[in-house]
Amino acid sequence: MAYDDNNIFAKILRGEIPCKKVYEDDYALAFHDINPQAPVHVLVIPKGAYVGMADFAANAPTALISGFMQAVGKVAAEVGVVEEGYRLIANDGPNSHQEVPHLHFHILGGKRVGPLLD
Ligand code: D5M
Repeated sequence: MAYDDNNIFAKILRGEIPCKKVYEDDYALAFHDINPQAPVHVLVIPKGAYVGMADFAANAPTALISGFMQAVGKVAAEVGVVEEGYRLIANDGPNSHQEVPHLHFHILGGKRVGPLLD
């Protein structure tokens, strides 16, 4: 799928629409999900135009890939979910019900979540 520059996370990255920011560095931005599914529900997105993980792995510079992954871990620690545990998921493509076509990881914590699939 081609990257759509007008997706909502692209607009957030450009500062065109606001977000409740949790963390930002050169590689990633993290913000609270607008429709939280758990007491902690934060999204982490890479600073680049990548739809999903295959696109990211194939086309992103190594520094961005490693920086993004480090940011995900930092955010989990900052929002205080590491000790009790959390779920880290990325919906990727139509079968997963990905709604926003910009790669994002969900950090879900603050409660014991159910089984992974449905
Ligand atoms: O999930 C996309 C997620 O993005 C979904 O949980 C809602 C969230 N979302 C959508 N718009 C916004 C804004 N403007 N701010 C914060 N969160 C938002 P997925 O199904 O994985 O694509």
